[in-house]
Amino acid sequence: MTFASTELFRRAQEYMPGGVNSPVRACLAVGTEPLFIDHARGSRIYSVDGGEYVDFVLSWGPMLLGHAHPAVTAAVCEAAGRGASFGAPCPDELYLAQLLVAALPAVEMVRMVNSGTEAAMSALRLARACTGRSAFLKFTGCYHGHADPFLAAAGSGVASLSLPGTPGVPPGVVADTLLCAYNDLQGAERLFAARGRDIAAVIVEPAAANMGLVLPAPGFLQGLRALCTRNGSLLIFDEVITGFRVAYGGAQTRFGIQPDLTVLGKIIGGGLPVGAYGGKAEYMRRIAPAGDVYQAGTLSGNPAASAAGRAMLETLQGCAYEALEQRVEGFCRELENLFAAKGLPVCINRCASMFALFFTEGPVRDFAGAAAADAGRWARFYRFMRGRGFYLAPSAFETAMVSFAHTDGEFAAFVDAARDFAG
Ligand code: KE4
Repeated sequence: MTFASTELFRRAQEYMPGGVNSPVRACLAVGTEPLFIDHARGSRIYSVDGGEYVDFVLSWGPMLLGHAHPAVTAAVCEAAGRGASFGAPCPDELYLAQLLVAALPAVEMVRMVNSGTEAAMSALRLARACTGRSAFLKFTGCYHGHADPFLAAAGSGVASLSLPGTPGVPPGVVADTLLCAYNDLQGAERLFAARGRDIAAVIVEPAAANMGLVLPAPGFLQGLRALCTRNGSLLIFDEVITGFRVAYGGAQTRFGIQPDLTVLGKIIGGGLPVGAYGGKAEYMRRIAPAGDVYQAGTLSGNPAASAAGRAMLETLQGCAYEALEQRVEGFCRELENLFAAKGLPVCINRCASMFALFFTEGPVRDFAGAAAADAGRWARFYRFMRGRGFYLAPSAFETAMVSFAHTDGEFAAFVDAARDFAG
């Protein structure tokens, strides 16, 4: 017997905080309850209630090939049949590491972990060890996972639920977290002028996708690169979302900027739990057991997850990124035109195969701009579109993801439904 989402959610709340295993999924920011998903295939996701939806969440980014891609599914099944986990080196983790190093110009060595959070916290620990410094700079509205040092003015679920950023995190832990508005290069320069010699790293989403989508202004990333070089700090690109999405070689290829360390996740695991951090060998060799910076993980380099990531990246090598980007650009332009024709202020930021729709005149260049958008209208839009068979992120501080499986017909149907929403 299958239960409806509402019954499952009622029960789930008795066993898991908020009935979910990650806050933003609870749909609190959009005034409804979450769907429980039975299965997914290609661009579509199917609820236990029999609902069918065109999926623009894609598990928050990983499913760039679409759900249940045959190559990835076959790789996972084959690997699992040989044993789910060994706690010992296996060929696929090496092959995945080789694919990452081959694809990412700033990555000479890589360490596999199990989530983006673990990757970001480890990269920060490494940067602090390599520089002997403690302070680091992050940007308001950027999200680098839930490790203590990053929960100051974070994006994603922290922003969606208007949570005070750091309950349970001792003030001393975030005392070294310096904050600046995204795209505020002068603000970053002032922080470096005041504390340059204390700053171990700057960590940045090279396209910020956790406050909706906010793109780097011309010169912003280049400016951060120069600031870090000048002050002996490490530049960390958090490419958990942009990695293999904005280009096969990530944002560091798209924007032509080499960070010192790169944080990865999502796509590189093909939907299974994987994260990674990497960078110049001179830094990575500080990681135990090669060096003295400790970091470990029971399931790191897991054979099934590594096989999924390997199949994902090998398949992506044959995909037409440019063509998908052009299709998404056309889709976003049609949305802009329809809302303009209805006199509804909307700003749509897009980059490659992801976009964010803000109910505000715009432009949206930082978290303040994103927060000024009409979140109530977003919640109504979310509920309306879900009713019309489109599965969006349940928050105005997330980014819509498109896969190679999405069709032009699905884009057109989305535009039609959005036009009906606009009235
Ligand atoms: P995970 O620990 O969730 O694997 O990765 C953390 C992370 C790090 N860096 C960036 C740029 C990220 O976007 C994320 C996680 N992304 C959010 C959605 N935008 C995860 C969704 C959730 O928390 O449920």
